[in-house]
Amino acid sequence: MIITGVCPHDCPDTCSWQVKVDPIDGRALDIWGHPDHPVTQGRLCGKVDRYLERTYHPDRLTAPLKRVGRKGEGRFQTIGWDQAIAEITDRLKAIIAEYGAEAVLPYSYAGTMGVLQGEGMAARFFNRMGASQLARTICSEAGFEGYQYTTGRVIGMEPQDFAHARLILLWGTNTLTSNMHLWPFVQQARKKGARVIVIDPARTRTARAADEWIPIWPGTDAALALAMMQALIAEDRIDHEYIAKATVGFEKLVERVRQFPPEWAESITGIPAERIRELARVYAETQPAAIRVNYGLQRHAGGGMAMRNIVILPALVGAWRYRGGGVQLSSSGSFYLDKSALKRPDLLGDRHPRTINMIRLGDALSLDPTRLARAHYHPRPIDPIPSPEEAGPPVKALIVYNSNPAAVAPDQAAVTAGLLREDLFTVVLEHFQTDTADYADYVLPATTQLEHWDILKPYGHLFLALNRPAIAPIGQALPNSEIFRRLAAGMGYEDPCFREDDETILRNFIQAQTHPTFEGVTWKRLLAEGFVRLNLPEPYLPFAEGHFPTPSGKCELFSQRMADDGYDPLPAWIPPAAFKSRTQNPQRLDDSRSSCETSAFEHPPLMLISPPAHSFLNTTFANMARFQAREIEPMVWLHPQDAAERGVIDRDVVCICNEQGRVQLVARVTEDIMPGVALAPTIWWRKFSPDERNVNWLTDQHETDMGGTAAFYDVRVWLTKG
Ligand SMILES: Nc1nc2c(c(=O)[nH]1)N[C@H]1C(S)=C(S)[C@@H](COP(=O)(O)OP(=O)(O)OC[C@H]3O[C@@H](n4cnc5c(=O)[nH]c(N)nc54)[C@H](O)[C@@H]3O)O[C@H]1N2
Ligand SMILES: Nc1nc2c(c(=O)[nH]1)N[C@H]1C(S)=C(S)[C@@H](COP(=O)(O)OP(=O)(O)OC[C@H]3O[C@@H](n4cnc5c(=O)[nH]c(N)nc54)[C@H](O)[C@@H]3O)O[C@H]1N2
Ligand code: SF4
Ligand SMILES: [Mo]
Repeated sequence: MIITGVCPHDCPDTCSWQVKVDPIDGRALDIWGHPDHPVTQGRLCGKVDRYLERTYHPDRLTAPLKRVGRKGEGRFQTIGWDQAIAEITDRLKAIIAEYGAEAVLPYSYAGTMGVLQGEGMAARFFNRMGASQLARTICSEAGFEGYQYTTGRVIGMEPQDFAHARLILLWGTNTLTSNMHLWPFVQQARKKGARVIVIDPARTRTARAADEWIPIWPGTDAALALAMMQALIAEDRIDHEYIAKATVGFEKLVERVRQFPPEWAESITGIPAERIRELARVYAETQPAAIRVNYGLQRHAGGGMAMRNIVILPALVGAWRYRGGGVQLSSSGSFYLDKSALKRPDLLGDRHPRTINMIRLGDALSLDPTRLARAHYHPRPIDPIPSPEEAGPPVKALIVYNSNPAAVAPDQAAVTAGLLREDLFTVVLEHFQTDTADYADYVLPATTQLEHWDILKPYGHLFLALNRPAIAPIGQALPNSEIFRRLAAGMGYEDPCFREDDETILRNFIQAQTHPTFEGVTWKRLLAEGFVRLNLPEPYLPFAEGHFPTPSGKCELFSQRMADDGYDPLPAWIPPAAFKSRTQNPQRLDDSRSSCETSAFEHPPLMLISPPAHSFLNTTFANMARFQAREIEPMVWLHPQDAAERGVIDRDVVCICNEQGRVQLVARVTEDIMPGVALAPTIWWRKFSPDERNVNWLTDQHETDMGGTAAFYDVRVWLTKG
């Protein structure tokens, strides 16, 4: 028996898969990439190839658990579902009676990207309750905003069209690790003579496989793009006709970029001015030119602006005109999804609960109203931070699903202090006993993608996909949808939407889509075919003739909306936060976080970036011995020069520290990283790390310029032999 499904993970490829199931005992025997899917092309990545191993893993949670030890100790006893639901909902009712529903905070991200097991039933539940809302900003909002201000929506090239490019810039992305199904199209283009250039502080496996690697200082891509604009305009290598037809604000842009020649950018980016000029020249002359830009470069203070500046480049050279030209960040904007019937915001009635920014979980869990107020979502400069009096009730209950905040959220010390609060009631829905589950009062076992229904909206291509369950749930695990259904019943919520079954929810969701791009995308076809492309022309050249979905209908080089929202309306340079203080030693370090040895300050600080390890998917898979072995150990890449200065040799234990605290890692001395930069592949589980901390002990809660995203790669650290 072969069942078609789709990978649930937070990855642009959203691969469709097939699972072979034993018809007698119902056990899944094998899994592989769907051979007919134009992007999956029959292949899964090395992680999900082992999805059966993860699903049947002996450490899977198979029954509800109730805490018996101290908070965070990780000691639990097994209880039945009915008891768990009754006790949890009793506690929630008491909290709501005393503090109001805003004292309950949901915390979720992209453990599954499914519309149903993600926010489907959960959103209904929290809307009905009137709980605090969560701004899901941890990954991509900055880049999204910068892109949207410029082009209207996050719409770009279809990955298959990279095969038609003659030049490919892989900009702030590690394709072979985080988006491997783009690579075959890159290779097709190369066979026809295309040149591939990687712009990254690290010589990643993608950079090694490319034609050229341009090392760049973290957080300085905005400056590189500005200098490229200046060079393109100064050397008149621009597409005047496209600019006249499809953009607004060109004259103002010309004026603006005059101050940003390549010579200016050289000292900021670390890229020689002549190299920047040559890059601009090649970019203009080699059409179609494709840019794959990804989220790595927007995890910095000026990440939104950096994305905006880059997205202007194809409009200047007219790359959007051609098949194989333009930019791809995400395909999300191509999906005009109506989720109101799914998430039921109407259940809020006239209540307007506060919205908490997920990256400030540390502040949100604080009992200090000043910090709680800071955790309110304020994505734009014009959004005020409330006063402490307006902060609202303390968070008294935290319900975590599809996320592992104890390991993935910035400012780990603050998050940990919050999770350790005796008066905080924490419920975690999980597959495994994660770092976060260790702090729970109740842990509820959830099903994996092999065990439940869902629909996946990809962010790297245009094929909507259906997931059918292939096997029965392991142990007593339940889908998130069913857990929230039971919690709703326990709370006494009577709306009929809390009784809909999963298939009905999904069918109704598809039927509720009215946008023309969903014409022909039917429930029936999804059931029969497994994945269906949006009703968009092939080839899909969204901006060949302009028609940008902005207020002006043009690509907005000048953006009035940005001005209105409190931003510079023109492309600008916002330095990384870590730059400003690069030469300063911290005035005061908090001893309670057992911070740096003073000897650390004898050498200049390093910029710390912590992109995904190849064999993990965020923290998912990072508890499996097979993948831990492939990543060897929690490590940090150091340039030989930086290592020698600090007397560090390969495999030495090192201590990395800053105002946030300190973390122990093992040095990997390599020329694959720029001097001055340290790279720690992650996200390791804390309990598998030497001092039970991972690099997020060193990241902080500061927001990026746009969208309130975490500036995970904008970190300054000192490093000593440990
Ligand atoms: N195997 C694997 N795949 C994944 C993930 C995973 O954990 N593992 N995570 C998934 C998720 S959630 C996401 S959001 C995506 C992330 O995937 P990407 O968007 O590709 O982002 P990152 O891996 O964060 O960073 C990509 C590259 O950017 C570089 N970089 C860091 N800072 C800068 C900078 O300032 N400028 C430039 N030019 N480059 C910089 C890093 O060195 C890294 O090589 O991948 C998804 N896919
Ligand atoms: N230092 C540093 N920190 C980072 C990043 C970085 O590059 N560096 N990357 C950031 C980015 S881009 C992201 S997107 C975030 C990722 O943050 P998260 O989305 O929290 O990512 P995961 O670690 O994959 O955690 C997902 C959890 O959901 C669980 N899960 C999966 N499916 C289900 C399900 O159906 N039901 C339930 N109940 N649980 C399920 C998994 O077992 C897993 O423990 O991390 C961010 N943190
Ligand atoms: S993680 Fe990404 S590459 Fe791997 S199977 Fe899932 S969608 Fe495909
Ligand atoms: Mo992400």
